[in-house]
Amino acid sequence: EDGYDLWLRYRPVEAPAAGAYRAAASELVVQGGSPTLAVARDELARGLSGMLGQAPPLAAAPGRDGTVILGTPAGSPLVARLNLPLEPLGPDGYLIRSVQVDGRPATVIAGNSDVGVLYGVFDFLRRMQTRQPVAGLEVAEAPKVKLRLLNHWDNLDRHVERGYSGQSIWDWWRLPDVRDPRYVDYARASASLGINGTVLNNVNAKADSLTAPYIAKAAAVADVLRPYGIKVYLSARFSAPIEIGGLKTADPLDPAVRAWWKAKADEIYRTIPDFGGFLVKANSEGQPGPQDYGRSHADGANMLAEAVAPHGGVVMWRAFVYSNEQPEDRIKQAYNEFVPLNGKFRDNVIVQVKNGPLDFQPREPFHPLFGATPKTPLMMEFQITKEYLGFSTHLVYQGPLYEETLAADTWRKGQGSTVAKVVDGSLFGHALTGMAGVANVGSDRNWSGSHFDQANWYAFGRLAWDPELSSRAIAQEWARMTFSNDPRFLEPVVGMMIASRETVVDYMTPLGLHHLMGEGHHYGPAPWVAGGPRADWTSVYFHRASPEGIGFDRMASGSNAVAQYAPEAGRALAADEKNLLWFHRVPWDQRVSSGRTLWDELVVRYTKGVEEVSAMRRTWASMKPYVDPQRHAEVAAYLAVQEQEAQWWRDACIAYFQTFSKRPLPAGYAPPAHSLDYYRSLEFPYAPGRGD
Ligand code: BDP
Repeated sequence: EDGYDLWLRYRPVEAPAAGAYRAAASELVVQGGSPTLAVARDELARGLSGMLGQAPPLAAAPGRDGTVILGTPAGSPLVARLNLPLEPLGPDGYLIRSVQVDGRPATVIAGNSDVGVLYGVFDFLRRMQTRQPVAGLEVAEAPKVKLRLLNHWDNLDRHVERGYSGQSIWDWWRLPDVRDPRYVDYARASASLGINGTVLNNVNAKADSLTAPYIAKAAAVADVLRPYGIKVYLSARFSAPIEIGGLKTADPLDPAVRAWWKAKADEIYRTIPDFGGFLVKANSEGQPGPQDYGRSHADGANMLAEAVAPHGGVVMWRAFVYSNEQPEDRIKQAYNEFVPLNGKFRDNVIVQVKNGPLDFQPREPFHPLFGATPKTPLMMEFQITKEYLGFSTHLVYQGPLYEETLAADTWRKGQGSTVAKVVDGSLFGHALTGMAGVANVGSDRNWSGSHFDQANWYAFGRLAWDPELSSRAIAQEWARMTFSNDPRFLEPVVGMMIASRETVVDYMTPLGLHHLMGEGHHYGPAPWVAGGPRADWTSVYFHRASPEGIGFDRMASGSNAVAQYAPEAGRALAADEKNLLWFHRVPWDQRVSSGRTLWDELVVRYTKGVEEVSAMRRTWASMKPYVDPQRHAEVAAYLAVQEQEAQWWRDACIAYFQTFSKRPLPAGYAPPAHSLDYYRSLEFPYAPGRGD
């Protein structure tokens, strides 16, 4: 048990459940042939043989009670004959129904497309994996979001930007001739969640990935992923026409540039006929973009969109931008640049927006762009890899973070205008919808760097399918499939997963603090970071601690970033103590809801965060009877690291902020273990995941 099998372990089911499942899956009938149906059939056979001891035989027609029938009405006369209400479920939806066929009980797993059938198979297996009944089924599922994508920040040399799970799984050097079997397992795992696309290369892109050799490599990956319903996409470097095209400019209004991109798109589609399209990071953190030529983001996006449109491709244009002129509040920039472009994008463009307006912090209010561009569809970008959440050694389940953002109310069309409804297109009636997760997948044997980080991949995929699912229900499902169905395991472990998000907020950035991490590598605490090329890359810019108080005034008296939200939403966010220092500058002695002063409350929260990690360690230690020794030991070793690092965060932050507050720690709270100078002197030149 090294974690390679992820949530697709298919370990034997115990009696009596196994008997009922065997009776419900006594043989398989698969009419119609396609690579996708073949993988659906194989997955079902694999899952059933793992869980039930042997794979049921394949039959041409139902011949006994308990047949499982797979197919589409178009490919299977048997499925067509059942007249199932598949129509409203769209191309990716599926039905699982307990039916009678010629007087015998059977289960049909049907979709309008073969990929729908594959998704249905994974759902059916999941029911067994989580010990749900498979009799009397009446399941109808359709994804609420169209583009359900992983974004790999993977470089061509296999270094993964902000990756903490080894090298890139894409072995560019050996591709296209060598196709690592891992690509298949990656596809199985992703398809089991409904993920239907993957951007193979880093948003900080090299133009090389658009050259013929690299297109051929991407095509080889596309061939492997295709049966699983997963399309490949590429991050496009905006200046590629200059770098690999020999042009003098990349101006999006220049006819030669437009022609170059059209020809490039045609070339890609000749090699990868179902290529998904481009993801673009432009005019952000030094990346080239249309503003280099005095053009807008819409000009840039529309040029690329025009090139891929004849082939059915899309352009995902990122709103993670900040300009070279440093404004008074960096978090306002994306909104200021993109709201005026509302409605100015071609209809195959979708703007990709990070969950919060800064950068994947442990807690941020939702991004104010959500709901603010009724005429331009926005897709969600979550970060699955834990750049700001303790890398892969900290156990932090991000389901609650994702859920908090999706459930947030933008109020843009009155109460209930949630971010989820913006993302699924229902609020403004958009057909092009999407959710992207910055992948945490790497070459580590366990894929994600830690066993529990697999849950973040899982939760992202499930929420991309349905942004209104509960993160607790998702954690339950995942824990059952990945570890154990024993309630003595599930209750404490799911509880620990759910609590872990608030725990990391407490020991890193309580009460709305943000951007306190180490410079460059983003490892560990460094609230003292100051100076350097940009004020808005420092910690002091964001926390603004002084002898008077701490926090960033984003109310009308300050940067007024709060005005970027609908008034009701802004009021709710600013009144929530969880966001206190995000929106307000607060004197050290001001009382908070607990009745304590702000300073005391900060110390209490930091300490609580550490104590909670200690409690997680104890919980996990007591789970030994339910977990195989290898995974138990590996998780335990990481929790020990997390406990030390939580303590480090607490102590370093308290030592630093105390130089401003000049107040004692509340009674009974231990002083930092070391001096502030000690914490400041720590350096990590080899921390993983750095950018270029
Ligand atoms: C930041 C990362 C940086 C990414 C950037 C982005 O530190 O490595 O390139 O986001 O999203 O969080 O483009």
